[in-house]
Amino acid sequence: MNVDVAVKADSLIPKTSTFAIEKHLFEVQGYLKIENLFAKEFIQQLKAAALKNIDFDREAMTLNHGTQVAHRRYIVNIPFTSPFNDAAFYANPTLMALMREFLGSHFILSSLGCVISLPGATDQHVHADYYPLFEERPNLVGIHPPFAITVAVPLVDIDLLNGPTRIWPGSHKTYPIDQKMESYPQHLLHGPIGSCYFWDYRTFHAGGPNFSDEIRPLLYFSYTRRWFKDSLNPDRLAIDKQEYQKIPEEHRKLFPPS
Ligand SMILES: O=C(O)CCC(=O)C(=O)O
Repeated sequence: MNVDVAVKADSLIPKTSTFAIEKHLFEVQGYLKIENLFAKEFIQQLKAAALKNIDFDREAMTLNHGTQVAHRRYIVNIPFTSPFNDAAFYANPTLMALMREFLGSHFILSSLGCVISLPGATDQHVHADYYPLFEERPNLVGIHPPFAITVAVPLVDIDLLNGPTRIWPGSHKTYPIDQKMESYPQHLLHGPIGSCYFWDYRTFHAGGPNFSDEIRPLLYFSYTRRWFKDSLNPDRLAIDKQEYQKIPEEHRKLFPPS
């Protein structure tokens, strides 16, 4: 099954929309894709900055930066400086309005990084981004609302060839991982520059293979409820004083002191 249920950003009206359809889809599936969310030129700037110091050694099939997390797949930390320190990136009005619906009004920005799959990267293992909040009570997993959401932003046009993210609809309501998960219907998340997709931290997913000859950079960041501390990710967002001063007053609540 691979029914594409992308929402068009221009069909969302942040101030007045009730987001009824988006809320329903996210609640049922555990993920959502939005097309045309960001200006393409802006994403090109983010891409240039994210890849500035990255050297891809084709012979050795390695990157000079980041942590290898799976076969030919790296996570690279991104410093929170320009051009990422821009409200157009971290406080997109449509995303903000959706996050308020899903996470309540006190969410924060808590990570920033880039997953780079190299040519020949194979399927990543299926995983969720965090344990259940109350691991000893797995029956609670499917009942409470999300505590954290990962947002993924393609830095190149992502398609079935260079590496969609495989995701299992409804799996945010299950725990532990079902050994048969691979055989269950999955959706392939991908999209051109300007699109974005996001998933509940509980939703099972996996980076797909990269059959192309080029690296596939996927920028990601997360919004979490303010009380949640993601102790698993190596890329917790750090913002220094100078960068904090550049944050407009209205967005400072996204960056509480740690
Ligand atoms: O590469 C992707 O599409 C997703 C990667 C991912 O989920 C991870 O590295 O945890």
